[in-house]
Amino acid sequence: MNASSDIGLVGLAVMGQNLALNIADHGYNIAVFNRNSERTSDFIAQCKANEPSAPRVSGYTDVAEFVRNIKRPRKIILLVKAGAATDDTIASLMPHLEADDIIIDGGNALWGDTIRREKELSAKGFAFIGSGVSGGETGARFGPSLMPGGSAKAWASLEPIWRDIAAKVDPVTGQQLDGATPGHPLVGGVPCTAHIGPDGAGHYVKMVHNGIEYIDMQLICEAYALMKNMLGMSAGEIGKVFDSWNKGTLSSFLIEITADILQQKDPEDASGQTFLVDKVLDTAGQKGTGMWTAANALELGAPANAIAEAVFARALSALKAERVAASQILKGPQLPFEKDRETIIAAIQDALYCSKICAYAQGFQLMKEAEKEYNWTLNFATIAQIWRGGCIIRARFLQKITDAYNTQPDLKNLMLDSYFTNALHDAQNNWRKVIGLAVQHGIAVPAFSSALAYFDGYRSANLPANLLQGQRDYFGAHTYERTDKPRGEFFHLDWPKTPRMQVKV
Ligand code: NBP
Repeated sequence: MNASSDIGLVGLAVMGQNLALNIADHGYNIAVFNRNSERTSDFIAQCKANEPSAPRVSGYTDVAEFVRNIKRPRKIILLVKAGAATDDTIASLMPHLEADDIIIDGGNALWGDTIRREKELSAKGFAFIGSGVSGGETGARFGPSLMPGGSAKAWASLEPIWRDIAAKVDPVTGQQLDGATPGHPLVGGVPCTAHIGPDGAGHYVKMVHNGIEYIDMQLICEAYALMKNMLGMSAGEIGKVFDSWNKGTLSSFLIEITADILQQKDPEDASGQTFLVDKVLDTAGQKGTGMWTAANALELGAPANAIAEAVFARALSALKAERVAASQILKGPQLPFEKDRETIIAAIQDALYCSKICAYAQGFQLMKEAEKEYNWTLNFATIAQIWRGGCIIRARFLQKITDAYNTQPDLKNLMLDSYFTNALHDAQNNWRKVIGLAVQHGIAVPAFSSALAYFDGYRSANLPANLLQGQRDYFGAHTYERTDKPRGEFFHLDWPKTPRMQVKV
C-alpha cells in the first residue's frame, strides 16, 4: 500500500479536529487518529457532511495502519492532553516509526518535558518538535499563532505546512488578516510562525505567552471592576467603553471580545433587561500555564510580579464561599463617587495601557533570563511578530514591540524603548490617580498596583535592599557589598558584638 497522507494528526478533541481541517483546507492530505475510535468515526462523518476538504482527511482506527499511511519521513502532530497522555501517545506510536520521522507536539506541554522528549526521541533516530499553538478553536481552524522549537533540520521539513496554516498579518500594519472560510483559506500575508529555537524553546515561549494572557485578562477585569463598582456603570455601558478603546492604542482581540461579552444579554431572561456577565459566577478557573510562568520567574529570579499577581487573583476568586462569608465581617470604605465620570474613564484607559506595557516588559524580561539559563538564542522581534495574529494576546501594540526589538535587538527592557518610555511618561499621572482612587474606594486592583510597583522599582536607582542586606548579614552573616567599594567585594560585620568589627570576606 502506498502512503497517501502528507501528514498525520493524533487527538481529535476540539484543537485536533480544527487543526486537521485547517491543514486539509491548505491542500494537504491528512491522516487522523484518536485513542477512542468513536471520536474518529464521528469526525469523519461530520467532515463528509459539512467540509469541502473532507476528501483530503482519512480516519484510522488502527495505529499501525495510521502510521503506514503517512509519507516518509513522517510528520505526526499530537494534540492530546498535556502530560502523561502525550507520553502514552508517543509510546504507542514509537514501534511504528522509522528513521527521521518527526513527532510534533502541539499541546500545552511544560517546556522541560519537551526538552526530555526531544532528547529521548533524537537518541532513537527520530525528531521531536514542541510547538506552541495559540488561538483556541477558531485559531486552529483558520490560522493559529505557532511557536515551534526543535532541531533546524526537523523545522525545515515542517516549515512549509506551518507557514501555510498559521494566521497571517498585513505586512505593513501588522494587523491580522481575516476572512478565511471552510475550504477557502487566506492567501498572502506574513505567517505568524517562525523557528523559536531548539528543544523546549517553542513551548517555553508559548508558556510566557499564556502568562501574559493571564495578566492581560486580569488588567481588563480590573478596569471593568472600577467602572462597575466605583463609577456605577452597567455592563452594557462598560461594553461600549471597551468598544471605543478597541479603536485606539489598546486595540486587541481581548478588548474586542470583552466589549462583546459585556454587551451580551442573558438568554435566560425573556425581558432582555439583564446582561449575561452579571449572572456568571465570579470564580476563575485555570489550567496551569500562568502558574508555570510565575513559578519559572521565581526560579530564575525574574521580577514578573504582575504576571504572578494575575495567577493569585484567580486563586482568590476561587475562594467564593470564603469571600462571601468574609464580606459580612470585614468592612471597607463606603465613599460616594463625586468626580467626573468621563475624566476617570479616560484615566482608567491610561492605567490599563501603562500596566499592559509593564506586563509585556515582564514577559520579555523573563524570556531574556530564560535565554541565558537554557542556552537558547531568542529573537524577541520575531516572537512579538508571530504574536500579532492568531493568538489570544494579538494586539495592535505588538507591532510597536516588534519595532522596538528590530531597532534594538539587545534592548534590556521594553520600558526603555523610546515609544514605551514616552507612553509611560505621558500616562503615569492618570495611572497613579486610578490606583489611588481604587485604594480609597476599597476596590482590589492587584495587577494595576503590582505593575506600577514594578515600574517604580525598576526606575529607582536606590531601593531599600541596602537595609535588607544589613538584616541578612545581621542574622545570618550573609555579607554585604558597600557603595564606596568595587562590586564583588563582600563584607561582614559582627553586629551583635561590642566592639563591632567589620571584616572583608
Ligand atoms: P484536551 O486537552 O481536552 O485532550 C483531549 C484529547 O486527548 C482527546 O483526543 C483524548 O483522547 C486525548 N487523550 C487523553 Br485525555 N488521554 C490520552 C491518552 N492517555 N492517550 C491518548 N490520547 C489521550 O483537548 P484539546 O482542548 O483539543 O487540547 C489539545 C491540546 O492542545 C492540549 O494539550 C491543550 O492544552 C492544547 N491547547 C488547547 C487549546 C484550547 O483552546 N483548547 C489551545 C491551545 C492549546 P480520547 O478521545 O480517547 O479521550
